[in-house]
Amino acid sequence: SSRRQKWRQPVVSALDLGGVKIAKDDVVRDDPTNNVPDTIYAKLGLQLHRRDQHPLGILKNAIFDYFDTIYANKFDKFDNLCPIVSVKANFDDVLVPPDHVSRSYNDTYYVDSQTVLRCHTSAHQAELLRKGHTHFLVTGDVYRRDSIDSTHYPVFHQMEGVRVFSPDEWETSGLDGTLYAASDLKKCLEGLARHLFGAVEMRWIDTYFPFTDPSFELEIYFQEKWLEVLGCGVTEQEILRRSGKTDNVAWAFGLGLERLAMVLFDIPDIRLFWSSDERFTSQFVKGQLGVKFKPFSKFPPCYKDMSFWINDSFTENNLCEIVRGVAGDLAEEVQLIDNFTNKKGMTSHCYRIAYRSMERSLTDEEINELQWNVRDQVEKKLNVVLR
Ligand code: FA5
Ligand code: MG
Repeated sequence: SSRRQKWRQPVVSALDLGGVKIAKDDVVRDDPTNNVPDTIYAKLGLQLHRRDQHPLGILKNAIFDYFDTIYANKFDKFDNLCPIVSVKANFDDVLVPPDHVSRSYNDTYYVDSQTVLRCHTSAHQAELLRKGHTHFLVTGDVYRRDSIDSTHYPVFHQMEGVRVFSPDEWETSGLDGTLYAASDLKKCLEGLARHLFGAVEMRWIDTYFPFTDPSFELEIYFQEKWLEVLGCGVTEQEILRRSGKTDNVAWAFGLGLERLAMVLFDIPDIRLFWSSDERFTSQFVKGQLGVKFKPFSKFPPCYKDMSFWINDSFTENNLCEIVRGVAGDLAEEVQLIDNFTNKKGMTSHCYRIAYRSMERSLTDEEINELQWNVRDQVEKKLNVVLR
């Protein structure tokens, strides 16, 4: 059918870029194990991080410069690995437990039950370690079902870094391997932040990842808030053991490139990275880190509220998927503003949707039309009762 043609096309071109072959009929739109909407398929293969004039490409190259300088070109770089990966690579190989939420259809885009759009560049760690790489950077587009606001987008870009140490590297220091790697990792990333930003306010937060221990997040102060820009830690020994590196210790990190680029170039909203408006694209120059983005239009957002009785299967990510499906990049934020349970045990949610274009003013009619479509689809697809 024509419906099938429409979505399949971008998948095929993405496969040309990435090298992984998926037989044509492996992916069927009506397959209940596939939850990838057309709008997401359409982003496959765009590879914003490989455009030297795009803020993400400029940032990537600046990070490469830092690593080449302090590690004398020792890091191998990959920025063209296929974003369609196995469940094994995305989750099992980095020790994500079978019941971890990130595996759910609510959080991850599944192409079929064994294949996902990678939700992080960590999906490539194990394979590259098995191939014998000990210092590497992997940059790529990653995909997540997620909330809607100025710092979250369902497609974004990460850079993974991994460094493996051999025993002689830490033994001479008198520290144990884990402490040595953790302190080297923090020094490396603080140095990177200084290289990119000069003086900037930052802080380390202890956290949890299945693939590292200890694990940390780095936050940077931006637009009057702490913004999480990366996760990192000392690689779980089991991951190294499985790639035959029993005597080694390693660190790994995953940077959110949009978040760093927002701070670096003063970009206020993550949707702008996808803009082809010349008033955006023409502001950035290959190799130039010093550019500050000048907003070219400031239209006020328009807010619409919507209340409904939820059911057991309701999730905010499903709601956001509908809003994005209807409004695309005109949806700026979806926020829960009221939540109560009545005496009968029914729970009501009120969501506020902010509509705004980065490029032009929207008419009342246009916004009302979007909101009516959202209401209609929310009622039909989420089986909730509008109030
Ligand atoms: C990870 O993805 C880990 N794989 C990072 C890692 C790698 C940890 C190696 C340890 C070792 P997390 O889910 O926190 O972690 O995402 C990493 C970064 O991606 C975040 O800090 C944030 O900067 C960015 N990020 C996450 N979700 C989004 C989103 N929806 N939109 C834009 N950026 C996002
Ligand atoms: Mg995180």
